[in-house]
Amino acid sequence: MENLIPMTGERPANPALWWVNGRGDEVKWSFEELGSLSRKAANVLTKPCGLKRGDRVAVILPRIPEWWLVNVACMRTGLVFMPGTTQLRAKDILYRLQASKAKCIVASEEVVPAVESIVSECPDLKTKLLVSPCSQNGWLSFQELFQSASAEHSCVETGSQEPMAIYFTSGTTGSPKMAQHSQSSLGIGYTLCGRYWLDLKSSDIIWSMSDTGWIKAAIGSVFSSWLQGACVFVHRMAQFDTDTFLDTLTTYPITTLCSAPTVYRMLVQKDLKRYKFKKLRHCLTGGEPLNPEVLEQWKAQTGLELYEGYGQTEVGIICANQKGQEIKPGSMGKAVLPYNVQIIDENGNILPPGKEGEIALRLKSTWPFCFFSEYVDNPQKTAATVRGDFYVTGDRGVMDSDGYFWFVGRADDVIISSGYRIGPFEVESALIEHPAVVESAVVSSPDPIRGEVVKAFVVLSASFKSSNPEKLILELQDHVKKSTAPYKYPRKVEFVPELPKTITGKIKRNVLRDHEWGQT
Ligand code: BCO
Repeated sequence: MENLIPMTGERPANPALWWVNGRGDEVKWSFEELGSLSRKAANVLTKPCGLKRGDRVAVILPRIPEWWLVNVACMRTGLVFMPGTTQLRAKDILYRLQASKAKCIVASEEVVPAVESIVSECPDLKTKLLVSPCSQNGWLSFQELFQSASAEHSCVETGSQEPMAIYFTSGTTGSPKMAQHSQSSLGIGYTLCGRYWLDLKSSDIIWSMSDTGWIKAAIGSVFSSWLQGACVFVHRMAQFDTDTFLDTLTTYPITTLCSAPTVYRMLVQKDLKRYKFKKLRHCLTGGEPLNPEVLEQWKAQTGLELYEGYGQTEVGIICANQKGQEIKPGSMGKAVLPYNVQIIDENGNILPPGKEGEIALRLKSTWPFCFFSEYVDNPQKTAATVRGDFYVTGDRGVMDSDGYFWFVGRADDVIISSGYRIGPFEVESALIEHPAVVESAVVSSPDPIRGEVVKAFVVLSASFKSSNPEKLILELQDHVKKSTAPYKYPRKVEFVPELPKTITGKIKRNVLRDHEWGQT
């Protein structure tokens, strides 16, 4: 474990957390303060909230310092942390609380109305904890309880296979699955990522842009960074915008930046030569494919390379361009430790370099320690990820003769837009609730900024056929944004008389998708 965690006995000079909101508020916690404050948070969860080791806790908070406290407090107490984006709507939250049988929800005030509208249908939920200066009937106040909580707390001694976190992740069919990670997968697995891909040292300050709901926040803003003793920088922007983003890089001594390719695609539209970044030295990206042109433009304008990583909620980062390795623009780099990544065919045979197939990870006799443990309550889905000696990612790709991997696309109907993994079924389910929609098919469609976007092909009911199409599109988009997390809304909508179907009546999404991508 040499160099993985600073073992010198010296505390890093950097704070553990440096949080700003662009409105003059700032929080800086040393590692020591993080320790004592998270012990207080642990006491809040176990004492007044009455939570016990193994209980599941849904945490729907924006990028506020308390998210990090609750995260560490769950580790201290053996509670299972289940983050969700604040874009979740009532129906999304209901599904998550019911499927997980969560005992507690920790939320900010903007989430309260959605929770209140569904809470009567969640018999397992015992505690609602509000993180806000305001109080709310029926909710415990985190701030009040935190004030009076003791800073003395003994960590529970969890086993390596005990659950640590659950991430909801979308698939082609049904609602999102619960990918469960163990203490070892998150707690140990990401040390390697922090050291090799993120290239972090205790003198670094990393700004990893991901929303608190995704595993990328755990990678870049918790485990990989803190296990290296690096400082986690957070900017709580009211709304993402490129000017604020670039000003932040010129104002703060951020050394390491990790953001979705969509963000870099937006940034290279600007005249980047006008900006002098204070300390930036290492830039990373992942969550969706990066176009080689963006990598070239970023480098030409900033003088900095862009190191792409590839991974999934289930398995973390498995391929990456790492410092010291030649970058082949358009490739997502080579397999990273401890993974053996291969391209396989439908029978689980390894394909030779240059042949397209599914990106897969070789399994040894035991499930790798840095993998998710299972899809909770879904042994069939967990078993379906295994083909012969391999875990299959569901992504298609090619490996070249130098061992570099090249992403081709999804093997299923999942849409990867702006770094979000979006299940078509979730969007179709939202659309069908609208009286104008008889049926719909949702597929990916190319987009110069977001890589791909959600496109809905909609068959209208008779009474809406003469509606103004522009107005109706806006209405349907607005409807989806209200029904489910808005990042999934169809940015493109086309009305069609009918959908292509198989003889048995199954919608052929592939026909529509191929048409969008110009393959027919
Ligand atoms: O673009 P629009 O304005 O038309 O729509 C946006 C929002 O305005 C809208 N919205 C949000 N809240 C709303 C709302 N509309 C109505 N009411 C509300 N309350 O919904 C759309 C949301 O889209 P967005 O999130 O893409 O927004 P935006 O501002 O364009 O952000 C751009 C990005 C690039 C910052 C954002 O897309 C992003 O953060 N993407 C990265 C996602 C990510 O972190 N993925 C990693 C997943 S983990 C992983 O991949 C595993 C790897 C190991």
